[in-house]
Amino acid sequence: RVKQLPDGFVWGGATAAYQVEGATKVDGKGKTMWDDYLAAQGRFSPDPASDFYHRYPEDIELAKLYGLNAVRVSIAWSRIFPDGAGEPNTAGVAYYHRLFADCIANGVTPYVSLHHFDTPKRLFDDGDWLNRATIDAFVRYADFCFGEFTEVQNWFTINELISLAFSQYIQGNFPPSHHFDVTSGIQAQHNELLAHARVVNLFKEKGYAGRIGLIHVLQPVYAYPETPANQHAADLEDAFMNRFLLDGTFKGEYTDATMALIDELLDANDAHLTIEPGDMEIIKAASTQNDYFGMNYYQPSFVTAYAGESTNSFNGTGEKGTSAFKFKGVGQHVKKPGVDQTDWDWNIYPEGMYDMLKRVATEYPNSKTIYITENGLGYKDEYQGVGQLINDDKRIDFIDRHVEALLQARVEGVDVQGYFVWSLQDQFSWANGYNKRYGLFYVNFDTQAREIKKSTLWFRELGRTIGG
Ligand code: BGP
Repeated sequence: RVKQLPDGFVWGGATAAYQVEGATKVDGKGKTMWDDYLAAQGRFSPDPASDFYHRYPEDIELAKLYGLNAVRVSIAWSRIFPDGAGEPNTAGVAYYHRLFADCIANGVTPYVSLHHFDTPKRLFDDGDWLNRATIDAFVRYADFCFGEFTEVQNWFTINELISLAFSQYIQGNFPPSHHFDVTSGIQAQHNELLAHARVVNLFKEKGYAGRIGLIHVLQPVYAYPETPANQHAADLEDAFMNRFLLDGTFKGEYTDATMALIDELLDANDAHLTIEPGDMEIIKAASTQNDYFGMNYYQPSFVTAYAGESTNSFNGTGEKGTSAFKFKGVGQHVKKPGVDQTDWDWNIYPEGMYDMLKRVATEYPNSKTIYITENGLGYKDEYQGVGQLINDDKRIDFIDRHVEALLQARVEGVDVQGYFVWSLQDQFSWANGYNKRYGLFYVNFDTQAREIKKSTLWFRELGRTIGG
């Protein structure tokens, strides 16, 4: 059965600056929230990652060769403003001009995020998104980029607002590693959304050319087993993981029904959210002005009600079965029989992508056009030697089933216009290091040589069906 991709379909690979560039200390780059944290942890280094800072011509060439027409990259804020603010660093600015020019020359359209989990260290030390000074600095940085990188036509403000807030303050696997600090977790979501909204409003007020939006990872939450109590648990987790930000982004308000769930969750954890006067007007103004929506999708959770104390363990090694998550007054994660999981305990469930596409299109029409901006399988690919094809049938099956879900949603009227596989090439994974590979291209991290996987060839074949 050969699928047919639609006319003009965007068929891309995704990256993030800190996960691919390496070169963390060159050309005047400032530190991010990660540098000292990773050094202290001593598990793995973000250098050289995939050495994209130097090898981007090779990777963009490969992208072109294997039929990709787009690539997602992010600008490292700390290359442009090493300290988060002040005077721009000309070497950093020049690097991104070279990268974008190379993409465009190869017919690989750049989709560019301004923030992908890499707050400059000084701003992080001062409270990151919990400090409103970070929002002001972000707006200035964004304004600079819009004025400077006029060759870019497709912008995203922030990647995965929830993952950052959740990993930093609930799950504790991103710096500053708080566990179940629910007040910070909800406040960071609100403040990031406010930052996004201010940037969108500025982009439109100043009449910059091109399109702007943001990226949410959507993680459907299903009750298992299906009982009323478990459904309520699922609704609570969904409110925290998806609905609060979707409401804010595309309705310009946190609806009463959403806030009833959020308040219940906050009360159960003695937590609170502060919304300052004027915030909701800014958020409201932005809600109709997004040009498109980037949806990342990896997995759902299956949830049972839970009343005990919060506790979690994060599987950052790929030892299957080592993760656990129990959120006081909300729910605990369970396995659903029949649903496969990866070595990192991520549920493999393409129906979740379909469900979320339908939900966004139905409940949040201001999302307009949707792109799947990340989807992929973390896998321990086995190196076969120089020039030898890597067998990743599991990844092909994963992508195939997710593209199928996307096309089904499209047939049913959802305006989804593209798919970016996570990731373009193997890269550095924030809390997992280098054995969790996602790439369309294999990277030998000893030599930085690129190799082809079976999925690379399969992806090219499917790309050939675009509009044909
Ligand atoms: C998303 C991020 C990416 C990427 C991906 C895979 O949340 O936007 O940066 O890392 O997930 O996650 P992980 O590397 O933890 O497997």
